[in-house]
Amino acid sequence: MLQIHVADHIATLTLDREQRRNALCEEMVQSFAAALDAFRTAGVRCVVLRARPGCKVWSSGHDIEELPAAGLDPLAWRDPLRKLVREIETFPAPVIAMIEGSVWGGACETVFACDLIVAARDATFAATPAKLNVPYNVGGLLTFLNASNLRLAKEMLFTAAPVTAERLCSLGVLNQVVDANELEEVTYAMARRIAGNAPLSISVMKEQLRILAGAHTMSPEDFERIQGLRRVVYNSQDYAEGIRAFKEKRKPEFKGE
Ligand code: YXS
Repeated sequence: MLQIHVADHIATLTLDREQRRNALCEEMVQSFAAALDAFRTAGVRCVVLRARPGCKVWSSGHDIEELPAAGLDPLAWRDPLRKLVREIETFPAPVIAMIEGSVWGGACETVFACDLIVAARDATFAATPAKLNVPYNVGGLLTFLNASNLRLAKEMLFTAAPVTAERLCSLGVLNQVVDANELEEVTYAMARRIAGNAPLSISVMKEQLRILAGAHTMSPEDFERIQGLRRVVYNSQDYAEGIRAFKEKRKPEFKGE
């Protein structure tokens, strides 16, 4: 499910689960975490996260087959998607997302959690909790908020519509948008430049920025309120309908209950 390549302190992780459109499942995330552990030991100084060249779908997001039935939090701490985002955020070197094709749901958050994003001009990004009636978790919403701004985060989350790489780059969400045939050259030039700089300084600045970006106060009462609201969603008929409709390859009929 993952191809791994390391050369000159630069590691490349290639999503390789085409038959499920690179859906992010437990097994893939376990391989991802094991690879990052090995990179940490090997002193890798930059990671490039990509899909196979020429892919139409970079990743279709969380593996919907692995979303829990109603009554359980679908994005709890131990969920593979939450683990994947934490692995990227805490890895002691920059992770560059190299994007072509379409990015969906939890994969969109995963990409936004990366340190840098270089995308092909025709790539698209869609945040999809509202398509499935999934109650996104607080940390995940903060990823969207930190990567963009409140207005754009609301547009992406409320419409669930794909947004073009060009538009996201013009809004500062992506670092670079290039022609597809320049994607590797531009991404690896950035990776080589990073790998040629001081790894200690970069890893400490990455951790400082992670701490600063997550430094939000929230009262225990507010946190409990949010968790209670999320429980209403994942206990709802609509939550079960969202997953059932995907499996039955039809449009869901949400009733707001
Ligand atoms: O019919 P088979 O058995 O061949 O399987 C199909 C799809 O069911 C499967 N597949 C997935 N399986 C599990 N989880 C997924 N996310 C997923 N996406 C696709 O892969 C096989 C080929 O898919 P197909 O025929 O639809 O491919 P396509 O090329 O026509 O269309 C590609 C997509 C990505 C446009 C389409 O597969 C799609 O719309 N996928 C779902 C995108 C999505 O809504 N992702 C959000 C997942 S939930 C999530 O990430 C968070 C929890 S949240 O929603 O909160 O953000």
